[in-house]
Amino acid sequence: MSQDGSAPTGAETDKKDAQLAHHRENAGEAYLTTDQGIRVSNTDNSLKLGERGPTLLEDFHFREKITRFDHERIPERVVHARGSAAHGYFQVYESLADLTRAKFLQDPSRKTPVFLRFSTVAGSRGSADTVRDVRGFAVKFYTDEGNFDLVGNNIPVFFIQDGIKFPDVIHAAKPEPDHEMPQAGTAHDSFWDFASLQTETTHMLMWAMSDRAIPRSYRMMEGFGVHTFRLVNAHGRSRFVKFHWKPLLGVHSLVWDEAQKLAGKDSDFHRRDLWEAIEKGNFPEWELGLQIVEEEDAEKLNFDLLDATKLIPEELVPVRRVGKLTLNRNPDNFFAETEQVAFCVSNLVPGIDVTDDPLMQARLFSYLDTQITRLGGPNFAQIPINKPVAPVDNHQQDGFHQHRIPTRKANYTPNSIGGGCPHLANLANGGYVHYPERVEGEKIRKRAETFADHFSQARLFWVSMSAPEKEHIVKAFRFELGKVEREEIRQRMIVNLTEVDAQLAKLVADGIGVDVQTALKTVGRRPGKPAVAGSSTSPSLSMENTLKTSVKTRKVAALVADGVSEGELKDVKTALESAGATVEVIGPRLGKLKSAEGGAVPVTMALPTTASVMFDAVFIPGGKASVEALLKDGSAIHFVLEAFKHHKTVGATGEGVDMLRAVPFPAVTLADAKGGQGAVVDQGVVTSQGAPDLVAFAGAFIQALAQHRHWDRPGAEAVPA
Ligand code: HDD
Repeated sequence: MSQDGSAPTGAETDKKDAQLAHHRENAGEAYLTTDQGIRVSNTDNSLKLGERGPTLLEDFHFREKITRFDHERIPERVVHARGSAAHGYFQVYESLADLTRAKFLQDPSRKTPVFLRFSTVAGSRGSADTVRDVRGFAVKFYTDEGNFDLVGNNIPVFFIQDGIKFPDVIHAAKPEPDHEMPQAGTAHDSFWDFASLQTETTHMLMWAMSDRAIPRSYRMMEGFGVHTFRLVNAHGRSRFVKFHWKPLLGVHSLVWDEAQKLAGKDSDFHRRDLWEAIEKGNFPEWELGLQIVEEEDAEKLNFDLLDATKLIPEELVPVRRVGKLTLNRNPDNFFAETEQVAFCVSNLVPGIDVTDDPLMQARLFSYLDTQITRLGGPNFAQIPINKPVAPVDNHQQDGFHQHRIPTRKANYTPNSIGGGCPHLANLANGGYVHYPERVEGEKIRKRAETFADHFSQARLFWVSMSAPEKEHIVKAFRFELGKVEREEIRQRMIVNLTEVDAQLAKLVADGIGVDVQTALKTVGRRPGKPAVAGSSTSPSLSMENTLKTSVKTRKVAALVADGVSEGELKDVKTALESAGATVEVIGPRLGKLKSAEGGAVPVTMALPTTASVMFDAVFIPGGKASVEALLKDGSAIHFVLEAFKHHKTVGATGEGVDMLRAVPFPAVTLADAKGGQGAVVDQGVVTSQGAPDLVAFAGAFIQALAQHRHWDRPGAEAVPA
């Protein structure tokens, strides 16, 4: 039994699955019927008066089929419309009873079922995955005490401090109201107009312009609960907490040029990546992290914990890793599960409580409210994916789509007719009792003085970045603001950036036709005082310091043609696959190629159907004829150059190295044709020529691939791909 004695340990992970099983349908061999169960004899022709005559109103099958089709769509989410989700489970490492009375955080043998939906924010349901945007990271825990929803993002802070501004920031970010452009991106006037006027956005803008906003994969993103929550233990002791999700594969990003190209080449890039990883058994994992702040220590921080535009630097309050979430099952049906799942910030379990963060307070209202329109009424919690595994019993009744048939005679509290049922639960019986926080004050529409600093942490973020990360941020600002037509908006943004860092402001200004001094004069503001946060840094903010130890699930393209060296291809492929990477053999067409050794090499992807942007690295095995054929194919040359441009690992063995030598490949040291040097590695380009040393090559290639990207590659910019 688990600690609360309620359920057998370890069995919880199946509870949600077992519940969903009741709703799954696949009758196999069966007759086609109407919704009323009447067998249909013909579904290809409507019932007509004569072969060429009009369709008859009495054709109930025709009318039902068309009516159902007409009503297949529901409103998409007003934000986070584009998303992908998966099932899994969460397990705590050790009891957190000292911190919280939430049962699912107390029993290490308990596997709590979860459903996790990732999303972009601005785009509509059909928009591209790889746009520059914040990513949603929403987890529904089906605990024995009811559903707990942790509805977070992959960025630890938010654009605004008070939820009353949410419609404004979203209206500004979404496509403009007259022409509905641009789709899914913020590179337009209305967003930057708002952002430049609402300076509390500055910190989050720095994150949104960083590589965090173009993740390599959902599986390689951090997640954050953003707000300060409370954990309350059995003695009623409350502590402040920030929730983190740490991906075990590290935090990695795309390159902006790559992200833009992917939006066309594979607009489902992240969705496909998640789906395929789970189908292959490469289950994504995150550790749950907690930053705990004792109530009495909150005052000591130099910012307000209730301000969602601020984070707690990990160097100040370390993240304690307390458990692991694993995604191990794809949904059976996208609409039934991923589309109909309804997250609500107000779904809390005993032991987890909220704070007076005014952003959070608004969210506590908004989510439940939005589902009523989106899911067509108040009974959306009865939809299978939303249904708790904990028993539900109350006097809420009626409304559209009521599935339950209550048989109680008394539908009110208190009652004697129904034996007083259902009963109220006190603390000891697992009742949710709100933390009795003491508050007093006047009713007032005012932002707290402690929320007034809008720039210190934006600066902290900037100074904590590595040189390549800074360069990417500057380029992203130049791209986004470069698309802003109104000069005064660009000027205002530059003035705001002077408050973050003078060099940042200057670098961005130079790229968008703004002069910093003129901007300051026009806007009528003094130059910022960018020293606000001093020069202290927070290394944990930089993706440079993420895990770079594994090539698990990394995708490598092996470019081949007839005459490829089968031995080189096979040995390197085997080595990469044993390290956990995936290798696709990309040839000019599907089918089998003839190898240099006379064997048959199966092609897994045809070159015209793919592109380097879908891979983490490229490998060119030897084989004279193969390399000669590749050199005659512009798309093969482009493939290699583009991978280089995007700072990816490029490798070649034997005559494969000749390909790198023959194309306008930037100045990189390559192995020479005499061979015998093992493997040569320069700027993430790995080569071994002559009679290649395949063991040394594979080892060096794997090591280079684990680095994710080779930012220190001076020639990359010059590549025209
Ligand atoms: Fe929100 C959806 C995350 C502020 C109102 N939000 C939504 C989703 C995520 C977030 C991940 C998608 C859930 C899913 O996959 O179905 N939102 C956040 C975060 C915020 C935030 C991390 C700040 C810390 N949101 C926020 C505010 C409001 C909303 C301030 C309103 C006052 N959010 C909504 C919503 C959505 C939503 C309108 C749209 C669809 C839905 O709720 O279910 O209620």
